[in-house]
Amino acid sequence: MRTQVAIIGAGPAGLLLGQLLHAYGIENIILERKDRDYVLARIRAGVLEQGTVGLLEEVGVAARLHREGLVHDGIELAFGGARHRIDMKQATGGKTVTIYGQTEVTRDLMDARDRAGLKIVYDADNVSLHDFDSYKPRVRYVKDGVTHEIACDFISGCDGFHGVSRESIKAEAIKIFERVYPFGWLGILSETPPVSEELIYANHERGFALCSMRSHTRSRYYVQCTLDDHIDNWPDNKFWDELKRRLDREAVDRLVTGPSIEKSIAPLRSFVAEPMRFGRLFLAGDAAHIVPPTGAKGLNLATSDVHYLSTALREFYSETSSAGIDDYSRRALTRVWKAERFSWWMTSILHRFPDTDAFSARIQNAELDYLVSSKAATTALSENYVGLPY
Ligand code: RFL
Ligand code: PHB
Repeated sequence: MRTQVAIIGAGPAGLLLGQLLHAYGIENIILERKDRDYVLARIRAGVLEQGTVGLLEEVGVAARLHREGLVHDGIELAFGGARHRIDMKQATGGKTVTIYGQTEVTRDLMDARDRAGLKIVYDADNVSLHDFDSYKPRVRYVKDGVTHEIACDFISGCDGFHGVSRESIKAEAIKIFERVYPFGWLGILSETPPVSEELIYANHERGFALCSMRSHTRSRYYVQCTLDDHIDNWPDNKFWDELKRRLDREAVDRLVTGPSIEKSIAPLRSFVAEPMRFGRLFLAGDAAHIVPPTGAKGLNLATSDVHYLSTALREFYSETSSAGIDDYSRRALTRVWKAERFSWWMTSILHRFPDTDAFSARIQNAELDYLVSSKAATTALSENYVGLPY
């Protein structure tokens, strides 16, 4: 088999890259380790930046998003027993975010790929990358016990944090920057109306809490938990009780509880691998970087990487210029580090750390108070949250 770009991973990064390349007339094949239903069952991100929505529009997969997505003009910060609204639309001259689940984005992209008759190889085992330091890279995989090989011009590693692409690079060629946080997020999804119109990010002495949603009838809630915690320790009642303890009176009164339909624990991590290009292999999305979910940036960073990469490849094929691919890593990392900084900072002001003493708690409170009362601080938060320009 031969293609122009072999894409590893059918998460949002790989699927969106596939559609963008297709729109530019560049052939591609996607190899995915899991099956379609498994990929669609992973509950993850919910907040899309305007740039992400714009890219989905560009590839013609935004119709359902515009019908079902919820446009949010602001968020609420809860601390010191009260809630404070940040009007991001006002602070950014009209920018907003859209609440639309990553699972739905993934489904829309998969459906569009099927309609275009483009190939995704699901259940591709033992994917391996070869000769990406040459002009003739190859990718091998096993499907139903048979080994296949794809010859290509480029490989795009969109296979997430635990993928094979980054692992295929020689250790001396890659530099890792990392911070592991001493807590995780316990999240549940429930068929209940959201407690509030907008997202509530709460700093509480018992730990962080987040009230999010997927629709007017489906809510997503998170509470900070310890790293050694397990979902078996969290029957639904206990989760709701803990969430209530971390919210203000009015929110508690409005909160509608119900059985969870999904429950999971995610550790929090900041991680960047540099560079993001190795000869004819490009890394994009979680394969290259991880942010703690507090800033809602992971999926959005995956899409900005893919934007830079697809325009670089388009330039390569249509103008036979390698300027774009040569600059891919630098361009992508410039934006990645700003999102890393924002996500780290949001995490640091909203969570209880094991060493959060009375002094640090007062400092967090002062910072949050400043954030909601200073126009400059509100603007800085807002322009990062809605997404920095590409
Ligand atoms: P993904 O989604 O992990 O997809 C990678 C795909 O590659 C496949 N794969 C392989 N395929 C072939 N061979 C191999 N050897 C392979 N190894 C792996 C995997 O099966 C998978 O299908 O990476 P991608 O595409 O880079 O997308 C990144 C996003 O998924 C991620 O950044 C976000 O989910 C992060 N995130 C959030 N991001 C936001 O922008 N806004 C949010 O509100 C938000 N909330 C979150 C989040 C992540 C969370 N968790 C659980 C990590 C909330 C949570 C709780
Ligand atoms: C979510 O809805 O899953 C979500 C929203 C905002 C975040 C993280 C996750 O910052």
